[in-house]
Amino acid sequence: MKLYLYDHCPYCVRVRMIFGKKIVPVENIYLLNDDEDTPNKLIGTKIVPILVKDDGSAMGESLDIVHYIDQLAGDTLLNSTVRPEIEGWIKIVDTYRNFLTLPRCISINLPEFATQSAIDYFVNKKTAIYGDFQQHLLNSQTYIERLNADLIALSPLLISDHGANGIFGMEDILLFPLLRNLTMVKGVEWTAPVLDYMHSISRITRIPLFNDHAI
Ligand SMILES: N[C@@H](CCC(=O)N[C@@H](CS)C(=O)NCC(=O)O)C(=O)O
Repeated sequence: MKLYLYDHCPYCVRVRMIFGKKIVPVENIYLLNDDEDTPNKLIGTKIVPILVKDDGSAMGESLDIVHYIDQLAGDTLLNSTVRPEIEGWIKIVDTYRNFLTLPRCISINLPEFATQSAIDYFVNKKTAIYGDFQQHLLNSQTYIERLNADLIALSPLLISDHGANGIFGMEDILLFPLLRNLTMVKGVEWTAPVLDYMHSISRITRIPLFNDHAI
C-alpha cells in the first residue's frame, strides 16, 4: 500500500499512527504542497492523506483510512471512547493552534516544502484563510501562554498506560497529531504528564516529534 501525505498534516499523522501501531507495511510518499495533479488524479480533489490499496483503488479521509487499516490487520485494537473533556480540549486548542504551527512548518525542512513554489503555494492559500503569517509569528507569545495554560488543564486527563497491553484508541488518534505539531513551537512549557504521553505514543506509533527543529 502507498500513503500520500504531508509531514505537517495532522490528519496524515492519524493514519501514520495506525500503520505504526499495528506494524503494517506502507510506503509513505510525501507530495510537494503545490502538487495538485497527483491528489486530483487519485481522488478528484487536492487533499491528503490518500491511501492507495494494493488493488490500486484510492481512499481519502483520514478516519476512514484509520478504521480500514484497523479492521484489515489483525485484531481491531482501537478503543472507540472519546471522552467529552478531551473533545472539548481539542475544540479549544483548534481555535488557535494553526496560528502557531502554520507559519513555522514551512521553515523546518519538511519534504512537502522542499521547493520555493511549494512554500509560496502554501503561504498564499493558508494566509487567505488564517491571516498573515508574520502577524501570527509576532503574536506567538500570546498563543504560547494560552497553550501553556491549556496543557496544564490537559495533564490530569491523560492516560499514561500506553504499554503493550495499554489502551490505545480514537482519543489518541485525535489528540496526538495536534500535540505533535505543537512540538515545532519553541518556548512551550510542556508538562511532565503531556511529555510522557507524547513520548509514549511517539514510540508505539513510530512517529518522531518535531522538538529538535522547534522554532
Ligand atoms: N477531512 C480530511 C481533512 C484532510 C485535510 O484537511 N488535509 C489538508 C492537509 S492538513 C490538505 O490536504 N489540504 C489541502 C491543501 O493544503 O492544499 C481528512 O480527515 O482526511
